Amino acid sequence: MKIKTWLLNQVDLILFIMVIFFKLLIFNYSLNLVDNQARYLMIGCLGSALILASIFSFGSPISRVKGMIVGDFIISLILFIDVVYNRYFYDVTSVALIKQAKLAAEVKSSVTALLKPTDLIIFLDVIIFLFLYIKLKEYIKIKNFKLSFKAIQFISLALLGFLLSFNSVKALEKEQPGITKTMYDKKYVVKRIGNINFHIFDFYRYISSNVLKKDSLTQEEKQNIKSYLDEKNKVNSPKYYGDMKGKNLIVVQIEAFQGFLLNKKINGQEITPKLNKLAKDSLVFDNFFYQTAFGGTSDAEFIINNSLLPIKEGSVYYQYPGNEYDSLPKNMKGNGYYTAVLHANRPGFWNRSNMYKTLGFDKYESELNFQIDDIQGLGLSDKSFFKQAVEKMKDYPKPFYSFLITLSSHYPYKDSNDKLKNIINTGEFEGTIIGDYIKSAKYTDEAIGEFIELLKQEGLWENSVVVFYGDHYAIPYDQKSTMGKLLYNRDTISNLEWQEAQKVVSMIHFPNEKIKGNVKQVTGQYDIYPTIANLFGFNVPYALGRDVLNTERGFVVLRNGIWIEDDKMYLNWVDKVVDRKTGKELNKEDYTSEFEKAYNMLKTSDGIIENNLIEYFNKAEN
Ligand code: GP9
Ligand code: MN
Repeated sequence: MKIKTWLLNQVDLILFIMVIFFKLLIFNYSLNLVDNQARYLMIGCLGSALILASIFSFGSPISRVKGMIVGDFIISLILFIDVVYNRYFYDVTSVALIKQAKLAAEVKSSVTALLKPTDLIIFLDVIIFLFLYIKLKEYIKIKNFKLSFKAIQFISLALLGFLLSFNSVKALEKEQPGITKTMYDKKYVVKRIGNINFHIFDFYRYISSNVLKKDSLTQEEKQNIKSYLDEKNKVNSPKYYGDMKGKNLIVVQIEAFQGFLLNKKINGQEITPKLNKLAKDSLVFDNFFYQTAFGGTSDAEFIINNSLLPIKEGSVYYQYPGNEYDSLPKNMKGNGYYTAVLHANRPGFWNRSNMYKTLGFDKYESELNFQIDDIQGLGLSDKSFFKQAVEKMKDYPKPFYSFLITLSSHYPYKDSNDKLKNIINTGEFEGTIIGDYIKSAKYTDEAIGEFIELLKQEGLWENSVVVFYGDHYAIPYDQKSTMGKLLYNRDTISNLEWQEAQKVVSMIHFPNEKIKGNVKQVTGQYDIYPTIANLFGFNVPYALGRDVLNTERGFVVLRNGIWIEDDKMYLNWVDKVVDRKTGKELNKEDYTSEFEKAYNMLKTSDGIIENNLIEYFNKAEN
């Protein structure tokens, strides 16, 4: 057959390959997932386009055109979901998240607020092709090839596609060994091998670890984890051990409370005057980073109460509520405390009712236990929540550990009943996401002020250690230029500055202000539990964090592979180690031990959670 006839008969297939290829590339460009190694990305995208085309190359002329339109639609849908998801979570989706789609749909107002009409452009070509197909279908005169020819065509397309994709995967693995297995940086994977290859890979990983059964650890690997933890958590007559025994413990997780709020003035007014005042009498963590991943609020809750890290995809709360944990509430209970968790949302959200039982809380006060008498944002206002919480806490058996989770400062920071309109004038930021956020943060700060007053009135303040910290970021990456304006008065923000802005507020107030001052070392959410445990007089053998009051230097690892030390950090998305003071790039090769440390922490945390190792270790001990 002549090349020309062959080509003419393959116009649809060639068009399909080109459309998918360019679509994938445009996706990467729009999410800023392209760097000087773009050739691997191109190879990967072409590879996946060829693999997809091979599937349709088998059909009869009409059915293959139909199939390709459907195929284009499915690919577009995946890209669409990734674009929207990325806007909030700053990441791409993964199969394991399907289980959580129901949860995501529950935060409807934030989902709809994330959609932009321009997102529909992603489907433009599908609509055009569909239109052309309906109008022109009688004219489709593609030759129906012989089966043997189709088979050859299928095999060559699939083979070539596979080879190209494999090549990009290989290059990625060479550059970041283990990444396709741990998926610690999914966007980096997309950057190197393209979106579709990533999803195929992700699907394969999910099936192989969840359906074809996970590769459970060998006895030796389990022992290695145990030895690593024993070595890491051995204690040597620490300071402050048991000093807070008998005091109540009140931990307040504040929704999306970023660190830059503290002591920041806008238009001459403080955003968080109450917390600023409290900070003067508290132990304040100046360099405290959130470590949450896909589980958002639930990850923060998990890290604080277990000193472990979030899982690779999805949320621990949803996927591992059946495990045994050596949690903060369990240990407090073991020390004679009454334990309660308070959050005025539906009990099924984030699988909380299951997980709170597992973590060992005596009581879960959900929305069903509160009067929903005042709304702000997603639900009960923080002011009403705190008021009712103090009412409940004053009747709890003493001593108690209560864990409170706020809600009012949740994205998209909308005003309910003009509560926020005149709360603070944000000047040039009025009407922007950041402006709305500042207003809602000011509201939560006021609520915290009232909360402290109420605790004082009830005589709880001086008998309690009170911890405040933010759960995760508030401002998505697509707002980075406004963030630059807010923090540095310019429209740009460097990579380092952006990562430095990913701190959250964190402080502990002690009875009689026994311990106060500023912790300058880098700290993370996983350091809270070991620090508290020491103060209340018990050990945490499975913690990944450290007791901040008894160690000198910090090390914080994030789920995406970023690690932060007191003087330097690794920025995964630009693949650079930088000096935190000067911003200067350092030689990556000089920090292999830091990379190893970060990798070991993630591996240990995953090992424990995926294999329910705490139960295993506890059984082995008894
Ligand atoms: C829901 C609230 C929000 O109860 O905790 O969770 P988030 O969307 O921030 O993960
Ligand atoms: Mn949250």
